[in-house]
Amino acid sequence: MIRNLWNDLEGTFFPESALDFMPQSQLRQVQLQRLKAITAHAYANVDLFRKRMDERGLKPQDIRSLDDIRLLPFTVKSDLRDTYPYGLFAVPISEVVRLHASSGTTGKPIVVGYTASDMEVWKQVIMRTLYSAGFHRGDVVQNIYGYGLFTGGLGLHGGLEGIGATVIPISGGNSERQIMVMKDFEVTAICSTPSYFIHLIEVAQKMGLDFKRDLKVKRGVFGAEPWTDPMRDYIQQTTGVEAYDIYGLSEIIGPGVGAECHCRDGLHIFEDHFLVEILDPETLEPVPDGQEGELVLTTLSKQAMPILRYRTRDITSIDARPCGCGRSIRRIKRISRRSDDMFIIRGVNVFPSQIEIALLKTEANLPHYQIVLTRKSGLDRMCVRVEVSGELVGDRIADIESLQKRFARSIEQITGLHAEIELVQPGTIPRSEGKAKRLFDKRNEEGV
Ligand code: DLL
Repeated sequence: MIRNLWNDLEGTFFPESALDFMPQSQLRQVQLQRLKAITAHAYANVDLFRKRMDERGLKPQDIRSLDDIRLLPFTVKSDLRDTYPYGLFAVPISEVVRLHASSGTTGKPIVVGYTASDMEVWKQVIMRTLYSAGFHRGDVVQNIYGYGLFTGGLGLHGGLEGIGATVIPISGGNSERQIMVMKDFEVTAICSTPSYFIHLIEVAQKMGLDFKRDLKVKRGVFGAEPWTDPMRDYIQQTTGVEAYDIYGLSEIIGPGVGAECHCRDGLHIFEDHFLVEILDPETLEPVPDGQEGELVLTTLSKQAMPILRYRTRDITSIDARPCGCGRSIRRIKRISRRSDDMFIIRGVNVFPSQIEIALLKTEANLPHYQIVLTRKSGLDRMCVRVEVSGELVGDRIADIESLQKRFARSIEQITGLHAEIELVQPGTIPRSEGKAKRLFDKRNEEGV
């Protein structure tokens, strides 16, 4: 048993990881104590939570057991948009030491904040993530996640420094330079979105480098977007890099909500900080362990922005069976899909509604459009097929090109992403009687 408290891969004792092995009964006590405290904090300091609890005739002291979580109201993405920017903050801005932002369903981002103690928790959960993936002091880590408003870069960064690794805060892009740095700085570990890393494998090949022969990268944590076991096999077989899944979302903390251990059979959730429910997305009733449903998370320790019962829209199931690593915190299955229409391209979350807004900003008529996602050499591409109005067809090429540019610019302004624009004849895009099908995700059709 005590062996479990030692990191399996390095044989070094990591005190932070001890929490992963806490006896379940003790863990549930910690969760209950924290659930009561966070409910009281949210009720006292956030108008939206107080209003919703009052509407249900609910007071914080009504939360007496973990099952009482079911009495609490849900929180959804639009709540963050509707209270933009700081309406869900439970502390004065003077207590907030960090802000991040993520895509909302419309042009405005959603804003999340952290107190100094939230930053400490974030660092701790990332350290636990990294230890469980076998990272350690002495590793030279290339952190390819975007630095800036996205939680990926700086979120991972804090934990990497926490474990004493040498961090290269390179951020994304400039692929040849990424490979040069990987080689010259003798990088041993990577943090990246899986799709971009797959692209880098190809770039290295084009540069005449063989990962196994010429580079020293041994392991990586990959996440921020869904990826599959075949993608993992491809990464591991072509590069020799052990690939671990990391999950998280800005609304809850950023990366570090859950992570794989060396068994790589689901992601352990850091349950002392995040309370997990899996609910039927239609009935919102709990589903039995092992059955798929929507992941709903409650932050148990977040001070700046406590979130009650956040509907993540991510579909997964809980795995309560003991894990071979000995960790007592439960696992969820890897996330392969969502219950809404959000898609993630190059680590950036996009809603079809954002594309629609971008198109409408350029042309006043309601656009008929489709978004087609493909993957070439590991790199995701977005093509937006837009139906143009009758007068434009047959117009001079120059006008068409300028319209394409305007559409592309508008999409880039809203999503930060480049899209190829294909203008099609009026009536080409099928009209649907029910919900229009906007998104055609063909990224996994190439195999990887
Ligand atoms: O993507 C945080 C993150 C950064 C996670 C770096 C991992 C590594 P958001 O931009 O708010 O935050 O996007 C959150 O991304 O609800 C999922 O739909 C998706 N997602 C994140 N990690 C995974 C994963 C970051 N490992 C949304 N597998 C989430 C599948 C993932 N989907």
